[in-house]
Amino acid sequence: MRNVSIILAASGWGAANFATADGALNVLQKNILKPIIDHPDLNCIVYYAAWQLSALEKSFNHSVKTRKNNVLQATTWLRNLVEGEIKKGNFILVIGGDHSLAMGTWSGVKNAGEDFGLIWIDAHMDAHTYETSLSNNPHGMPVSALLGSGDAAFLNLANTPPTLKPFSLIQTGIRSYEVEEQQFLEKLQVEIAYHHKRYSYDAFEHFTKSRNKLLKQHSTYGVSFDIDGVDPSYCPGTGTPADGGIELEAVEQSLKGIVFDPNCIGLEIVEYNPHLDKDLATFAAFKKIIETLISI
Ligand SMILES: [Mn+2]
Repeated sequence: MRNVSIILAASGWGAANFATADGALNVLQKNILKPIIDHPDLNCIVYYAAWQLSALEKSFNHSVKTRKNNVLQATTWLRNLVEGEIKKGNFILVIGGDHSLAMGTWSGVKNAGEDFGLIWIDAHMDAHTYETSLSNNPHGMPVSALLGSGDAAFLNLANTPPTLKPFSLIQTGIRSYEVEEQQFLEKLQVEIAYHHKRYSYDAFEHFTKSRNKLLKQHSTYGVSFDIDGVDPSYCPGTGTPADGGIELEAVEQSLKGIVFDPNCIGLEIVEYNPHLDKDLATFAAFKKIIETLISI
């Protein structure tokens, strides 16, 4: 029996499209998590919190400061919750919301005293800071914050930053980024697997290698899965899609049965925006991925 803490965090304050918050709400309302919750070998607890906006508020041009403060509210809540659940020995499944939530998830894991590596599935490097970002969207900043760079409030979500050492992070699916992000990560020698339209690799094989590599240096590993890492023809319902990307099947193979992997500490799935979906394709993909997490 494994204890699983399912955490639905409905915050889109870090994204350009605030309605990214509604991914968590959609997952809850459509009962997508039922196969996990009903699994006889799992003991689940579900948390839900929302920092949603009214339709009127969504049309506001919120200041950088307001958005940062709201991102900090959501990530602080998430960090505290994750720390407690990890200390209980639970597997954490975090569903967003936008990718700025990763600052809360993984600093919470670190604060719980866990020695872990992280596989980051994404089209983007998410390694901006307020100095380099043109959009000032915090969902483009979690990787730099987790590595101890950028805004003090973000990186200090960890009791003793940085949350991650460069060798503890492996990125996969990367194909849309700015040169400042690339320079920052390459200088730190973070492993990055580029997945351009004209260049692809076996993403499942790479995931397996990454997992094994991280487990040579750490006792556990986690996965941060931005659904835009997948080819947008499978998952169009996301705010910043990028052409090319990982085949849905490769992600399914990678995440198959991960809830039962004793070496895996947790998984987060972010950037699902049901309002941008086409013919419920992303909804169907999300549902399939959830079923995969517990299939042996
Ligand atoms: Mn991302």
